[in-house]
Amino acid sequence: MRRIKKTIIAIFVFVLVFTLSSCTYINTLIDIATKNKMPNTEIKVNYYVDDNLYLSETTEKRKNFEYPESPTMDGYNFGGWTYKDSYQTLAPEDFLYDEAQEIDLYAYFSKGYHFSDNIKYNGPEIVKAVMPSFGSPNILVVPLTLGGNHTKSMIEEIKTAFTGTSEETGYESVNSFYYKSSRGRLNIQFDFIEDWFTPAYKKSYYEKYDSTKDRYSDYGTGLIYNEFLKAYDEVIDFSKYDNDGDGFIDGVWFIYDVMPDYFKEERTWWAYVTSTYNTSRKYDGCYPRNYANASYYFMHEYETEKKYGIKLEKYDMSDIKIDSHTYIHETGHLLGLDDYYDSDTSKGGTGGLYGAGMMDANCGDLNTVDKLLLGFIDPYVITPAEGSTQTIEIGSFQETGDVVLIAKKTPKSIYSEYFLVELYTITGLNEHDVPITRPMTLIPFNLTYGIRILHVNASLTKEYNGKTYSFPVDFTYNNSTTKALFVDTLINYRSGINRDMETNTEYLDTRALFYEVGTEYNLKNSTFKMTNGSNLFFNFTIDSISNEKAKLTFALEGGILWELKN
Ligand SMILES: [Ca+2]
Ligand SMILES: [Ca+2]
Ligand SMILES: [Ca+2]
Repeated sequence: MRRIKKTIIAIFVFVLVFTLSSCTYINTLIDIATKNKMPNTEIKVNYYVDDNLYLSETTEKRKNFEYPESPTMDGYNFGGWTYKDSYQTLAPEDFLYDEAQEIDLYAYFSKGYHFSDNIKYNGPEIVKAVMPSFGSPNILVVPLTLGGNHTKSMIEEIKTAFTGTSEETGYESVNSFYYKSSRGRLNIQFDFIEDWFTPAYKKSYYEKYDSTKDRYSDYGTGLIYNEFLKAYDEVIDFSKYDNDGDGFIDGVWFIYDVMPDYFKEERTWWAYVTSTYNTSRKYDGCYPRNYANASYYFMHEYETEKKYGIKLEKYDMSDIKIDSHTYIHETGHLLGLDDYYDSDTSKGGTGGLYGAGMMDANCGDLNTVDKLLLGFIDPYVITPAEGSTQTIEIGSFQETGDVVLIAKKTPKSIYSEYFLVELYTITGLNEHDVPITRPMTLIPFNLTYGIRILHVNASLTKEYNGKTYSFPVDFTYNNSTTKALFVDTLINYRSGINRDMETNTEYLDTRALFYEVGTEYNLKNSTFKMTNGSNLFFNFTIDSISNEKAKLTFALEGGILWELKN
């Protein structure tokens, strides 16, 4: 069954001016979502450098915490404080809310130099309206009634979907997913409107509006967003949600109380991120821009599947209590990521991620390219090496964030063409969804790891031409309508029929993974090509491989290989 598409992209800038009659919904206050219920006590923090005590400090929990001056080590860069044997840099929230009265932290040092020092992280101007991918940005969540059943307990479920623990959701919440996926770099703070917001008109008004509007207008949901802003302007300081201070509210989420339009061709009530271009009014000094909306019922798709006897998602839902996948995917758009599924099979090239990614079929973790774009992996360049033969060892991408980047020439920025090589494992955020499946018909069917290679072309269009559909960064290529793709997967032609998955209708299976030890994978003579049509410029051999690490030897004909370590 064809996957149901979940995103509508708005691409034309337009000024929509409209007025609404007086709104009288101002009667509720926002509850600031607090996860800390602990009494305000002190915690002793012991800092270790190279297993020697560096400093001990007692600090009041949750109070203006600051790390001590960073230690130094010759030939290494200080990468942050971590728990022992962990690479994950810790935010104070990781331990200041713990029950522990004392904690040991260890200095993490990395050899090499910072990725962004060498490959400039030049975010283009047009990404400015998205939410920041670092720190603790505030995002507002609005329960929206369209006349369906709407209760207080449903609002509690919405809170769990956005901020709950893995135990409460049976999977992840939006917060816990991004916290894990970013390796502690992004800790989204969701505030919730405590009552269901009632828009000015009936649901059918906005549907009719969508069916008759021209393509330059806001969506009906954009009208609702603007109604909400007017109604709540007196009680909410919306500048709190312009986390980066660029004059745009970074994102507001609407969760509505009716079923999404699963069975309609025209879908007003679906899950998507789009923009309002209403510049008639600022709210607390900020213009509204991107907003997300989705049905409450996306968190209960398992029931919908059973009720209608359909299959809605690839992953197993039977163990999920509150399913946040859809909200996680759409929040990826608020962060600026594009979709990777093919939303227009009549146009463009074939290939892609074949469902194997959160921004594709809502499945598994974000991909290597997503994490590069968002800075979720913050890699150091270890061995930039040109041409010839290079042997390197990488850890599992889920556990370490290690990636090998191979480019034809030294990339000036991440907005260029390159290959990302990872040791893919069904662990971490891939564990629940198993984005790369293991069909019994394939040998070895029990494969739990392999090398995945993505071919990325993240070039940017020089000037916005309205012809690309990537959102909201204007990449030259996308996975729907351009002949060359934004991101494609190199299929292991030795374990299957060469490029036999190039139809986009199949989900990715272990044919996408390279796992045979000792055989040279001849990519140079494969059917995979560079964007300009030329042959690939490297082959590789797996010297050893396990769930934890892999040793790879690359034979490069020109080109440059960067070993990126966190
Ligand atoms: Ca206000
Ligand atoms: Ca902003
Ligand atoms: Ca297409």
